[in-house]
Amino acid sequence: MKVTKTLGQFIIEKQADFPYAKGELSRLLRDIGIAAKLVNREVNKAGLVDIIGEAGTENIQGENQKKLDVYANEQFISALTYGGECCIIVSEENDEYLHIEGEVSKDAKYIVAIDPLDGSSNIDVNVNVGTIFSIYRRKSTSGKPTMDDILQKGVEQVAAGYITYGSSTMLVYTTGKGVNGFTLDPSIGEFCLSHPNMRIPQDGHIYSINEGHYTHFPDGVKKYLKYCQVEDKVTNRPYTSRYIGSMVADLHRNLILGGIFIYPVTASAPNGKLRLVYECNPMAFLIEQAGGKASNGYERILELDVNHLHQRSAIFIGSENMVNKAEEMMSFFSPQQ
Ligand code: P6P
Repeated sequence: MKVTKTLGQFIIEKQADFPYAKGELSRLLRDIGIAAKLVNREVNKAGLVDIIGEAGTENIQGENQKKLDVYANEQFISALTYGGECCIIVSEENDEYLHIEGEVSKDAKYIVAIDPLDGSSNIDVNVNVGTIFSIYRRKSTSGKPTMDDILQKGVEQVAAGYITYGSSTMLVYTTGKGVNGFTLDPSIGEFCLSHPNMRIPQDGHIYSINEGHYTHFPDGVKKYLKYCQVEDKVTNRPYTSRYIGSMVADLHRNLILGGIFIYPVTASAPNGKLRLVYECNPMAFLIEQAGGKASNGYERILELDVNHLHQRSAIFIGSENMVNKAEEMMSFFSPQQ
C-alpha cells in the first residue's frame, strides 16, 4: 500500500519555507486541521443527530444560523484560541472580531479570518459545504492588535485555504509556495497528501454563476454569458454550466477541471454577495498560487482596499484565460452598468 505524507508531516517538512517562523505558522495550520476533523465528524452525521436545522439565531448577514454553522464556528474559535498562535479571529458568524487574550496567546502573531461553514444553506439537503480560512501576520509588534493589523490587503496573506466536506473531505491550502490538497483518511483520522502541487488549467469549459439573477447582471456579465453559450467548434463552445450554490465546492471542481466562477454585483447585492476578507481574498490567493486569476471584473481581488470586516466584493475567479475573457467583456461597459 502506498504510504503518503500526513498534513502534519508535510507542514513540518515545509517549515523551512518560512525563514522567520519558528514553527508558529506550522502549529496554526495544525490547529485548523484539528478543528476541520471535528467539524467533518458532525457534518458527516448531521442527518443522524439533532444538529441540522435552525439554531434560532441570526448572524451579521441577517442569515438564519444553522446549528452546524454555530458548531463549526465554535470549533474553529476553540482550536485557534487554545493553539496559542492566533491573536485575532474574524469570523463570518461574529459581528465583531475576537481578540484572543491570555497567557497562552501572549506572543501570538497571527490573525485568522474564517468562514466556518460556507454554503450552509445546503446543509439540510446534503450538498457540499466548506470552510474557508485566511491567515495574516500582525503588522504591529506589541500591544493589542489594531484594525490596521486586521484590515490588510489580500496580498499580505501568509496562508489561505479551504476544507470541502463532500464525498470525501479535503483540506486544500497555500502558504505562497503553490497549492497542496490533503484528503481525510477516516480510518486513521489524518489528512493525507493526495493532490500535490495543484494547478488550475489555464483554460476551461465550465462557467459557474447563479443565472437566476440574470436580469440584474451588469451588461458585461450578460455579454460574457452569451459568449459562453454560443456555438464555436474552435473554442469548444458552448461551455457547460455548473453551479452548486456552495462557493468552496464550485471552486474546488473548477480548480481541478478548469472553469470560471462569477458572483457579480446584482440588484440584491450591489457590492456583490461574497465577503472580501474571509471568502474572496483567501480563494483569490489560493487560485493565483495554482496559476489562475481573480478579480472583481476590473481590479485584482488581492489588491482591493479592505475597509471593514464584512465588506463584500464581486468576484470573477478561475482559469486565467476565462477570467481574462470575462474582464474583456466587462471592459466594454463602465463599472456601474
Ligand atoms: P446564491 C453560500 O451562501 C454562498 O455564500 C456561497 O457559498 C455561494 O457561492 C453563494 O453564497 C450562493 O449564493 O445567491 O447563488 O444562492
